[in-house]
Amino acid sequence: MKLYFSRNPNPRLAVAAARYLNAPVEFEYASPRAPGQAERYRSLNPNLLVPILQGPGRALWEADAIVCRLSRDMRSDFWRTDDDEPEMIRWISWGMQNFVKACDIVHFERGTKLRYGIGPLDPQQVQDGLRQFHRAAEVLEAELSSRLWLVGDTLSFADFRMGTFLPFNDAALLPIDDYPSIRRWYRRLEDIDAWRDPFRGLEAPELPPLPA
Ligand SMILES: N[C@@H](CCC(=O)N[C@@H](CS)C(=O)NCC(=O)O)C(=O)O
Repeated sequence: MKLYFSRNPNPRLAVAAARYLNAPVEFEYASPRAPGQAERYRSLNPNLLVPILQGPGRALWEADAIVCRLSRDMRSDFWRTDDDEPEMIRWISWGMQNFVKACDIVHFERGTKLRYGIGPLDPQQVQDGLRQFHRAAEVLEAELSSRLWLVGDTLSFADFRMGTFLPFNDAALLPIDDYPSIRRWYRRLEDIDAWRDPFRGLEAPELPPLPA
């Protein structure tokens, strides 16, 4: 199986999960939206985005689906399949609509737009993203104040998914330090080699730098 990736947040998440699971995938850098590349990738993912998992059968896109596949293949409970599964889905779903979404809005303005020259930062969007961030962070902070991980007593994909944008906080500058339990939880994630350094040994161009 081959996992097409770039160094951006969702493919980073998929690579980190594949490495955490020790999944036997080959990693290949891809940039489906780069000039001349679309035709090669359209049949694999009509959205022309990464990550994409190419294996036997139909190619799979969407990081969550890819991690579900790999976790099942590896017979891991990283993607819960027991009575904790609804709890895990709750945090993935809530995260995507709240905490992760807020991080994405701010990171898009302060990171992606400036890196790729998509346009100037929109202060209104940053303000709105930060407002959503604080609202979501309060919920997450309360949850993590009494537990180490989001589901049960051990790491699950919900923790990785919730953290999708936090490795990019040098660009997004989200005020994580205002939330001590979130900060402690994120430090625990950073203690995991696969999360901290997913691209070790892989060939992939660095992201374009942020303008000084
Ligand atoms: N919902 C999709 C989002 C995929 C996505 O937005 N990928 C972005 C990176 S975060 C992408 O492919 N950007 C072009 C690139 O990295 O070359 C998922 O979770 O996999």
